[in-house]
Amino acid sequence: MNGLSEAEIRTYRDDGVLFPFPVLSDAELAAALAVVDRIDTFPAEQRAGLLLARTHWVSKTLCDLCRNPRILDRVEGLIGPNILVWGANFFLKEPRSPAYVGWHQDATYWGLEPADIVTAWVALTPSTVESGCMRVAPGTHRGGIVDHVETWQPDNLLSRGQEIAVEVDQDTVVDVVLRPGEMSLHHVKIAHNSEPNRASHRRIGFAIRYVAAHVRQGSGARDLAMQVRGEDRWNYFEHDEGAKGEFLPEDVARHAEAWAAGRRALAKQAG
Ligand SMILES: O=C(O)CCC(=O)C(=O)O
Repeated sequence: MNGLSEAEIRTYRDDGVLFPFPVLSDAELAAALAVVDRIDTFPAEQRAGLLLARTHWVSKTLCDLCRNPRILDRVEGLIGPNILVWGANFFLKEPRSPAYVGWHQDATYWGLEPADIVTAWVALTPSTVESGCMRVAPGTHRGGIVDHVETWQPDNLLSRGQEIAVEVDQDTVVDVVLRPGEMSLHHVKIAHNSEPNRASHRRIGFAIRYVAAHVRQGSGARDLAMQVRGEDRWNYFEHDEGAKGEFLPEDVARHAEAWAAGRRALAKQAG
């Protein structure tokens, strides 16, 4: 078991973030990077979708990564033994590029309740202050969801370019610096952001959204999730098995369809 200590669990309850934990072997890291190389071969719009949403639908390597016991044992300490993956995607910033992530709380648009939801953010390349690592405001997960504005700013990697409408207290901010193969864990309500990549290498993270099986989608829509540990006697989510291979044509087609539908829905909201 690679579980968390009582002290680490207390820190997470207080701060809403824990790091760093080494979780990937060199071979696992190389396999995940090879998935990114493969995604790079797709046309731009499809590539963007494959990076940014439900990437585990197309790659068994990534499904295996979501099931990595060094990750799950720690996640279990935070949300209990019955665990589903609701989403998984890359956050990739090219070298010396303007891409950034505005201050936000993940829970704002996800519609999921209660907040027994944690993200494992796994670094595939050095995630440093220079390369635009994630930054968090510890303790903000204990308050409510604050107002967000939708900027639709194209360099903001979030779907609506959403940003928290009030100033985040910069004195409290912590840089989540990670080496390749290390992960951080963050609470669904913690305020976090990241700055542009000023380094000469790509900054790549794989973010896995773990939800406890008793979490439900409040928007009314039936939602999908992949069970990775324990049991699901709540049955709030339609079970999704994830990819059975690497970029199987039927998986890529299903992904493209879901991405296009999501883009259409967003375009309507953007007016
Ligand atoms: O990778 C980043 O810079 C931001 C990641 C993020 O917002 C998230 O994982 O929730």
